Amino acid sequence: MIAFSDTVRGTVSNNVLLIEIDHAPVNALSTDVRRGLLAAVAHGEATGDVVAMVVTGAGTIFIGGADIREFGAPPAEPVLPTVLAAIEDARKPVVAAINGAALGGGLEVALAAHRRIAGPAAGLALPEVKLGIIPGAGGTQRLPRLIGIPAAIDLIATGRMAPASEALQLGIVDRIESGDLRAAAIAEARSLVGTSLRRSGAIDVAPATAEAIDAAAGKALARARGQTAPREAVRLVRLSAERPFAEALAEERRTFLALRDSEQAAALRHVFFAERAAAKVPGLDDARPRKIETIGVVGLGLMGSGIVTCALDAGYAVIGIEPTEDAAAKGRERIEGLLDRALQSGRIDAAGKADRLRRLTARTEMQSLDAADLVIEAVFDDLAIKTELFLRLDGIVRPDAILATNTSYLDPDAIAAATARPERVLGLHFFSPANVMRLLEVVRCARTAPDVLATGLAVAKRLRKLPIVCGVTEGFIGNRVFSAYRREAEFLLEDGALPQQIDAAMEAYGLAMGPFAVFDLAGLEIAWARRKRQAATRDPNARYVDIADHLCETGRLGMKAGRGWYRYPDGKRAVDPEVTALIERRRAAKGLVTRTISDDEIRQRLLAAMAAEGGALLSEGIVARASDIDLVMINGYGFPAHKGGPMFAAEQAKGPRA
Ligand code: T1G
Repeated sequence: MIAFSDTVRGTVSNNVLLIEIDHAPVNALSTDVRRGLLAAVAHGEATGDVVAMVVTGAGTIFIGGADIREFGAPPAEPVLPTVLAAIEDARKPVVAAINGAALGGGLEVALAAHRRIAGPAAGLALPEVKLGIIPGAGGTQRLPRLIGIPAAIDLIATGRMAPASEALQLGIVDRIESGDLRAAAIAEARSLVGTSLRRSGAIDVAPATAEAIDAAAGKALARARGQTAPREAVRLVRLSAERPFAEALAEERRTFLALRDSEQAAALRHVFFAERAAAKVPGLDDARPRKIETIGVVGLGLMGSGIVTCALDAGYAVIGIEPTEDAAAKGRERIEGLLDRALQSGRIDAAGKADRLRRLTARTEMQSLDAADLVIEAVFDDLAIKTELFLRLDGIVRPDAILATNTSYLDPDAIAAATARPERVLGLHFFSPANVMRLLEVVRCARTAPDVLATGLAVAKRLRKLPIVCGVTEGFIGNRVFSAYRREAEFLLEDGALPQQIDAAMEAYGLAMGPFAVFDLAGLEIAWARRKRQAATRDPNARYVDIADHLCETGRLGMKAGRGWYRYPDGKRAVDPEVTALIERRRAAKGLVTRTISDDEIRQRLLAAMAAEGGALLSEGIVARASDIDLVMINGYGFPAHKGGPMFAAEQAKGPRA
């Protein structure tokens, strides 16, 4: 065994040098890995009894890409393009044995090799755009040469993963080996000795029609609003057909280095590490999750049916409960409808649908929940209804079963207090539609036991959700920050701005929809009812904007009602002069003097309001870290990930630290 560096070693088998990268946890291409790889290839080329080489990864990952932690500093030598040129230009055959995820620079290593063999579980992607960058070591030039421009645009501009089977069909990999991958790769490498090696960079780009290229670009960029990297990825892949390989490679590298230091890349790196950090919950080190196989869901309405569907997707057995046969049947229909949509989109097949329905029972007998390991309630958001329900559940489910509430605004401690075992109660706050939205606020109640919280997190992970732990406060993280956002937006109305100006300013910032458009989409009645509930206890000295109340009193309850802050002729959002007049009347009624407000002021005030509320959540200990708040607003409220979230944006706005 030869150690080429601390993380790269080689063994010779049958005159083939097997180069193994072993850099836990994901075999990222750190400086030491790059040095080791370059030394290994040089050794292979120079050693007489070595006739070929194989590159592979230790463990279950091939290479997880460049080492993102190194992005804060200028790239150290040897840079990846140098290593890949050595592989591609090698006189002796180099085969990539792709034993697992080949991501970013990891896939670029494989693309520089002369042949690629993948294990059946391998996944291949150039996800750089998700980090606000583009492939910086040949991905935008070698991939189109292997699979054509439209397919390369699809993969690079979206960053999506291609499973091994698709990678074979596209022509990224040459073969899938379900047996001994290393042995197969060594045999493959030997078979290439003395043959003319297929060097990706030397392959001509297959001609493609402008229509096909434009269609692929249009589709990939449709969901990349305000993001620079996907657009640059498309430009560079197009360039592969317009410029010689070396020239386009240099342009790719120049673009990569420029994007690497961009604000969007800094924001998306923040989000990447924020997601990893969110999984680390203080005080749970020794807590072991309980075994959950059967989940009960009480209430099969919009939220309940979504929760059931993602539980079925995750392989759980599910017992759905409604008080009447008719409601249970409707609930089952709703779930079948969601599964049919998944079938139509190709996300599941007919067998998958049948298997899910086999694991579902929709019933009226609450007693059947005695078989559940976890029960999640999704009934109407009313305290009396929920506490009465938990009292009943407490008497039905096993002592070790867990009870979870999906409440958005009620106090889960009050709900838990209705039971004899409040330590087994937590909040699992899903976002609508629950089978689509990734965000899940996992609420730690005052008495929630550590292993109950650990179980909530484990279930969330199995549901493929992004769990964010928070303490008990009205609206938890998301709705509390959103309420501050709403409050400031309404202050801006009184100060002189109009809904359409405020929305346009925030949409220009990168939100898919401005606040007032979102209020209309969600419906104005829930917030109105809460304001009325709070009227008696509201601080009379606190600034209160009554425009929304007056709007609701005129029946303007939002898009569903055909009018709210906007009117919706043919379903399209349109400015409503009556709303402008109402706003002016309310200002006049309060004797307010308005002024012209700039879009910058709108953005600055709304971002500051969210960050201030986030700061309060941190100081109250409701949330463990600022980046958790960013993840909630990005994954639950449409805050653009390429801005990093309101807390990150506020930090950036403070300018470079001394
Ligand atoms: N660099 C540094 N650290 C990384 C890393 C990376 N590329 N990938 C993961 N980690 C850390 C992560 O922070 C965590 O650390 C631990 O590894 C486990 O990760 C030139 C420039 C590979 C699918 O975008 O998608 O190549 O929290 O919890 O769920 O063109 O990690 O334990 O301290 O996510 O098993 C492109 C990013 C880079 C892939 C594994 N590559 N990684 O998922 O574990 S840009 C990526 C992932 C590039 C080139 C360009 C996933 C994974 P800690 P984890 P996992």
